[in-house]
Amino acid sequence: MTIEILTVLPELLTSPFEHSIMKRAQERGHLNIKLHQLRKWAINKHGQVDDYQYGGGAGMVIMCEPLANAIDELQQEGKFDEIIFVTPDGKTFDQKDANTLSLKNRILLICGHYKGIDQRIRDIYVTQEISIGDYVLSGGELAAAVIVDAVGRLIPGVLNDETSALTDSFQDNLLAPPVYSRPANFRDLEVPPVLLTGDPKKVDVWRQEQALQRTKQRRPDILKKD
Ligand code: 6GU
Repeated sequence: MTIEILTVLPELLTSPFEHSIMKRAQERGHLNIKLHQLRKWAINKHGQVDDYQYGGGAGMVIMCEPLANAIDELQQEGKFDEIIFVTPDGKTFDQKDANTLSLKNRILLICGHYKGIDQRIRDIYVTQEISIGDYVLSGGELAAAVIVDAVGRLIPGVLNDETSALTDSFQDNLLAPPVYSRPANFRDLEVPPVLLTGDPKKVDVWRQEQALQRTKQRRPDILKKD
């Protein structure tokens, strides 16, 4: 899968993908991340890509031309399966969206800044608008990093048994159960005895119960989903 990202701050998006699972996904050829500096398509030699908004008001808007020219040029290599604008007024991203996107071949993420991007780019090009939660970030880059990570790890072949997505929180609309490692007693807190029985069926039942209990307590809203 190829994920391309259009941004005025590509520097913000290097380190997040240079470690751990994202690094391995790229090394193994499952994931190809391409960062594009939007200023490459600036309207003048000053690198301008934004302007004041019609109607007045504080905050700059990313203009149509740089975005349209960038997208058109990038699509000469072939069409994107999805063109996604990351924005706090988009649909709240969840694990199901991550699963769906992980099956695409080539997607583009557009990072907004300031007051966002000209609405006409959203009307003409954008196929999905995604927010990562109900809070405001300074720009779309960190949100794009979150989306790439959540999607990238689900690409078939990226995770192995050890990092399996099957036991992740949210994968089956349940939060993950508690986990324990050595020592068996830490400051008088014992590891739940069932985990020491060596009986995988009992362990499974216990984990299922714990996951359900945790979800009821913390996130009753996700129990009712799909
Ligand atoms: Cl996608 N962008 C920005 N700037 N803030 C956000 C967001 C995106 N999602 C949540 N907050």
